Amino acid sequence: FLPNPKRVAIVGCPFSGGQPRPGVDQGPIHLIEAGLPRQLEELGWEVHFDGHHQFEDISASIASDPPIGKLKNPRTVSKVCEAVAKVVGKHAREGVLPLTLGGDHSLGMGTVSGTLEQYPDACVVWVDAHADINTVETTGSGNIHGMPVAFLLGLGSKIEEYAWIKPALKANRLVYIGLRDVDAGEKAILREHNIKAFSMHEVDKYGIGKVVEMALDHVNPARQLPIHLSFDVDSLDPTVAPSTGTPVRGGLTFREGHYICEAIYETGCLVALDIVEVNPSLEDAASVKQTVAIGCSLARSALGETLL
Ligand code: Z70
Ligand code: MN
Ligand code: MN
Ligand code: MN
Repeated sequence: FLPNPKRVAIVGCPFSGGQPRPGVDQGPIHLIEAGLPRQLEELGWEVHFDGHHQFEDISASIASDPPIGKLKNPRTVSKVCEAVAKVVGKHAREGVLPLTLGGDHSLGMGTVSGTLEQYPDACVVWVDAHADINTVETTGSGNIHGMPVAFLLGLGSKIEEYAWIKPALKANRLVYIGLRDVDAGEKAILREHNIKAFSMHEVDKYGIGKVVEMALDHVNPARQLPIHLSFDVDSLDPTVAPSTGTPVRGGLTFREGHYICEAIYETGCLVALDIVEVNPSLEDAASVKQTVAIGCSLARSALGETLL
């Protein structure tokens, strides 16, 4: 599925409305300024990037966007994600691999929707400390970045503002790696729908090589289905990627995170990539630099950078 010639379109999404901490909207700007486009060119990719996505006035939208039930900024998040789905879908249709830079992980609703439009049988590898699978009923925080997977699966009661999302993702085409902060309601959903998840417990037990192999065996046994990799940098240990909104100790090492990306590239099945939740306003300058650099190197690994 890898485009030939290798063409990637960077979709910069300066958006933070899916969670409460300002600054994550600056993530894509920092990733670009750190030189990501040129780094990908040096890997042999033709890189398309014509500026960050310009959403309609987000602050104005949020100012007139009262909660729906518990959901915060619901109309704004929906509008932004619908726009992202269109852009990602268009790139995928044109045979260009979309690399979405977040922004918070609510964007995953848009990116995965865009991918599934072009590749209905794609599987999703969701690398995260969190399961992001709360429904309208189970969410405690009302932060929509904790909910995108539920919308993609069509779980929970329907709200009109999200009717554009086709519940196109099947539970058996989804797999998680890195989980360690999963709400009780989310655990019940994972169990009820038999969703495969490799938490940090399994990473410790089997090692990352075996975990990625088992994860792919589950969603993509013959390694012939397209893969959407949605990588939340909070899957990494906070010592590795400190500048993120909800760091959780006990995460993936630098190498484990990169290994996941390298192994997925090696399948030749990658069709879309998200790097989300880099927040350059959190922690000190050295931490920001380190987290931004890791966002870039994860993207390079997923797009074919090798150690030798
Ligand atoms: C919690 C919630 C979450 C990211 C936090 C946390 C979700 N389960 N996701 N940080 N990236 O609010 O639903
Ligand atoms: Mn800045
Ligand atoms: Mn997430
Ligand atoms: Mn997370």
